[in-house]
Amino acid sequence: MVRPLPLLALTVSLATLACWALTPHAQADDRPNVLFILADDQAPDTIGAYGNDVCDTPNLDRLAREGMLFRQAHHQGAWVGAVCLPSRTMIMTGRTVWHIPDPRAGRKPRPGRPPYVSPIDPANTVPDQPQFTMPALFNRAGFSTMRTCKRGNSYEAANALFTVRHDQSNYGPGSENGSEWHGERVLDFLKEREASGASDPFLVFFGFTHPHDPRTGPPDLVAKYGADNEGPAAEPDPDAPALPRNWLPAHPFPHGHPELRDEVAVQGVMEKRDPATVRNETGRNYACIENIDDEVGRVLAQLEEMGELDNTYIFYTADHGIAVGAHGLMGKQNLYEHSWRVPYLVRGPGIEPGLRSDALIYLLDTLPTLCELAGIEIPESVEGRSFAPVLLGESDTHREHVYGVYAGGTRPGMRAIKKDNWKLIEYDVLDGAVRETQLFDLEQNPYEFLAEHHDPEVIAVTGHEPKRFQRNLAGDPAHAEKRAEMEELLRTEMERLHDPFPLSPHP
Ligand SMILES: [Ca+2]
Repeated sequence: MVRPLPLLALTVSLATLACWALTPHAQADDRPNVLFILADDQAPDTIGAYGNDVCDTPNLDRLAREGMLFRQAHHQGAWVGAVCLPSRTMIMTGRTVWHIPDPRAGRKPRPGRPPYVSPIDPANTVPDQPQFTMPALFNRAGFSTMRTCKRGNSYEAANALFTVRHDQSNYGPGSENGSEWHGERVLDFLKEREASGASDPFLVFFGFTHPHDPRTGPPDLVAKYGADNEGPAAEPDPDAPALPRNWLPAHPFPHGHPELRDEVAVQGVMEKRDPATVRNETGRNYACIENIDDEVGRVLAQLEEMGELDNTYIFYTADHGIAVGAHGLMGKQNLYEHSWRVPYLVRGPGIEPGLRSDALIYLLDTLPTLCELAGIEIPESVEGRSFAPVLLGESDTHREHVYGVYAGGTRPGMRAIKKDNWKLIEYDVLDGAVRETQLFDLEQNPYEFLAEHHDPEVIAVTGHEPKRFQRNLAGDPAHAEKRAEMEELLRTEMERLHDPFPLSPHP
């Protein structure tokens, strides 16, 4: 479905006609540009506009002030430890998590290893249809397409289709090995367009390698946030950011992915969750995020100087969130809010400034949304739904509920469902040794406090005492009906999405 947009309708003015008649090769094209910015591993609450008053993000805050901020944006999950891979493939294809191509399927097994069995049923996917991915659709519509991003953990067949392409994994702090390098690539692209007088619209995929660990931020920013790239001192630096209020010294039960890199091998952290380590890592995280914000600011300034800012849809999001100490976890391989949700900001033509939306959206809704905003027909392979009506103030809601999965460790793994203010997470891991259920009223308990957060020893460390009712409600007879309703909804959604690993009945 392609809906004409009032501000973007192709208007053929007399001046345009005259120009076209005189110089047929320089036909004016008023279609909007797209700047899609993707951070790697960033939780929403690291941004000023989402309520963080420590991490300085003036340019992201500007996008929020001049555009729309989504409080309920989610990725749909992963069936592999590298959560990036399915998430980025969903962004490129607009397909759901069990319907995307698995790049590892059909690969020769490594010597001495059993053959890889893909969890994806080939009957449900479209492995050979890169022609329906983001760059292909925009190329065909006459946009100039450009991408800069980290290497790997994404859908290579799509990445290969950007006309201009740069890949470099920049986990460092400098101009050649950090976020600045990606910013420079975008500035080069825009300046070349400016110099050549290009008039076709563009799609820029502006990806960062940070704030993914190792969070080696620029030394001045790392120092600003009381952190040290070499690792924490024995005692927390007084200038380091506070612990997350839902910090725990350990997760209350095994999450089901033994030896998971993010939980045991992050540089400077390993298996430590003590306050000095977590606060140091939070400081490094903020340094990397402010560094990204600086680069976003440089690109915004360039668009402004070129007169393109107000005719460009700017999206800012991340492939998934991350725990960094919350719930005793470091990684993104869980379905708590810090890891399941992503930041999502959109500024552009027809979007009222300063709006906040609670519409439930997925990252996989991005591609159809971009298509609708750019006047491109949405291909049938796309399962996501455009939320352009929300952006343009025509609707307040988008989805009734959202589903999330982590099945990259022992399976079935974790599943979540969210509807209104209610959220259910189920764990079925380690051959049935762990079967746990969590039910949260997110309106009353947005940080998903558990019984362990009420431990006086934990409160003494975080300085935050949860309210009595802020806990997991799954075992509470008063909420048995709600739990049953959410369990039923989860199972229905698992079936609809062809989730191949049914959960066992939970105690
Ligand atoms: Ca990632």
